[in-house]
Amino acid sequence: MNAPAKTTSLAKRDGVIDWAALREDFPILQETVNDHPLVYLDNAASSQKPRQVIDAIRHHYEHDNANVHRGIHELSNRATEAYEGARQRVADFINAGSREEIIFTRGTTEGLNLVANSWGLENLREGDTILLTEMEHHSNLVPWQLLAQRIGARLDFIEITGDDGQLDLQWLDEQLARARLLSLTHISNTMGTVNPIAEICARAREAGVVTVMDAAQSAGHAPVDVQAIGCDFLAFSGHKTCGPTGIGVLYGRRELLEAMPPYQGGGEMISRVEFRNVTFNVVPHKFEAGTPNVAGAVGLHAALDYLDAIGRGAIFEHDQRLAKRACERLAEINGIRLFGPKKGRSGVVSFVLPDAHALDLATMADQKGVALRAGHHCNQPLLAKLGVPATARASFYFYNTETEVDRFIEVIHQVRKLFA
Ligand code: 7TS
Repeated sequence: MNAPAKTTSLAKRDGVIDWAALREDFPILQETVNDHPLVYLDNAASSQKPRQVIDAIRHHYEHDNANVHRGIHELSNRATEAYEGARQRVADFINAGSREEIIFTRGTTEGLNLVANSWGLENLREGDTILLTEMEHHSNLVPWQLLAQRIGARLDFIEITGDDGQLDLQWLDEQLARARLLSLTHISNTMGTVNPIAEICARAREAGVVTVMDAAQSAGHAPVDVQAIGCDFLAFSGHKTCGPTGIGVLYGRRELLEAMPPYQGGGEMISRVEFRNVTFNVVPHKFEAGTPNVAGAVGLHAALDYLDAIGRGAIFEHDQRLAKRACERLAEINGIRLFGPKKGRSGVVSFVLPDAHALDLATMADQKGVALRAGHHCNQPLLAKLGVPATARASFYFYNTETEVDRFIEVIHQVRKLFA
């Protein structure tokens, strides 16, 4: 059975992308919320899914569904082909050297836990230093805390410079000289900072420090090329890149993956099992115990096709254009605290109003159909450093429009009037 057509509603006028036309691909964007048209500005938490992804998953279950790598029957072969085809698609998406360097996970969180528990437990010892940054999501902090507590390793942090959310890199070489591993985010999910990841990884490599890149906020929003960046590991989530929930990716350099012990035991990850002995399968299967999320991989494949048809360079520029418009309008509010860099930021905008609590703002915005996020965004230590319990956050994606930015600003002014 042929897979469904994966064309987008991509249209260009004079070479310029008609962004509003792409909204046609997203059924959920037609929803009304509390009698208002939905304005979905919580893309840093999860993106919406185009029809092409929903159709691909449906097609898989209606025509190709079976377990993978096991059967000698037609459906199992189709499912295996689809699953391994998705692995190759992911390798191409981030320019990995080969498909063997791609491990399917449940998401970014599982990928980071895998590196901590496999590479970390095998290679780090008491007294070793794990270097992180102050802007890490809890998913890139807690796994390292657990590991450090278990083996007696130390944690060190690259600090941020203040509300502008830049990394203070003046001590980087000294910090790297003391560290064995550096794990950091490409883009901050709270401040929208885009870290100079290639430069940092190059300096880490010179110092012999292994690098882990959290690409949860970048893989679907900006060009990401693991060979150009030079990271050793990279993790991202399908659900933030127009794909389904429950599927994610861990990239690892092949020689590192081959030397690492398995993360979980079970089917698929073995080559031979006796009552008291086991030999493991080759990479990447060594790290994929149990029946994998085949439909998730199929959906992710369609999502990556969709994003690459648009182009991540263009998506990044669109995100930035909307964020700039939002920041300029927000900056007009007396007493507002806006977080993140003035220039070169992503489509994530966090702020604290002088007169309305972030949670009240998000609740009242929801009454008007505008989906924002309020809280600590799984960045509690960062917010403690900034001295705020919560921020309100708008995060944009390519299907958001200038009109939606203006609607978001209008709603903020309405809420402030109510509080005045
Ligand atoms: N790393 C970063 C930078 C993130 O932003 C997130 C999720 C994760 C890791 C974890 O991803 P998961 O798919 O494994 O859960 N960030 C957010 C957020 O900002 N709001 O909700 C989830």
